[in-house]
Amino acid sequence: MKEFRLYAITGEQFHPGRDMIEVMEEAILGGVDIIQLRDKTSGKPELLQKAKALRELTRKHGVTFIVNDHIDVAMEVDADGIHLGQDDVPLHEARRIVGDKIIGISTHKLEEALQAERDGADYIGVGPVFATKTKVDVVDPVGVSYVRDVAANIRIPFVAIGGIKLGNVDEVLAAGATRICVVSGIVGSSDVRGTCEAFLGKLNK
Ligand code: TZP
Ligand code: MG
Repeated sequence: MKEFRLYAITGEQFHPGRDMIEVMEEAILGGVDIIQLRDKTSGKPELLQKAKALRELTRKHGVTFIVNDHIDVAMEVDADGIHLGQDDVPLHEARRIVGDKIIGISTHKLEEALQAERDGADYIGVGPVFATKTKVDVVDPVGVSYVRDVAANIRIPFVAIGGIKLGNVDEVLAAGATRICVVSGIVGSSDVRGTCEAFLGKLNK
């Protein structure tokens, strides 16, 4: 997959009254490399509509587009990849369907990270590093120590995720992360573009 540093995930609950596509375009203008559509509430037709709009937007800007959970939607809109959790379709099954598209896997402990790497994941999510209100069924925060563990043991790209804000990202980078993934810290910001630029300033240091 293409090199990346800043990965933004949609979270429409964090910008009531604002159009999702508009918010994500601001994030793109702020420099994000990847956008993921994560939507646990919409039905298929609505989801597909959002995926199509994001595909169009990301293609226009040359940004990577990933769909969370829904392999069928990812295939239908020709997304660049999918993101799966520990309880979703097994990686080998997903690989059969998506071919050489990107597959990302959420991990919460080193065992899961090593397994995902062995199974051929293109990248892994590492978290939740800090407490987050974004994910309801989330496991307890794993802390920066898990980031350190992964940095020392995993060769595929990994993104730190979970409760990351401008005020605590330095700690995450100090633990060895070179890529971060953010929901509320970006889309819930009153200055989405400026926040992305500030995150990138720290990532590029
Ligand atoms: N996976 C682990 S934590 C998380 C996901 C999807 C949510 C991160 O959201 P936020 O708002 O950046 O804490
Ligand atoms: Mg999932």
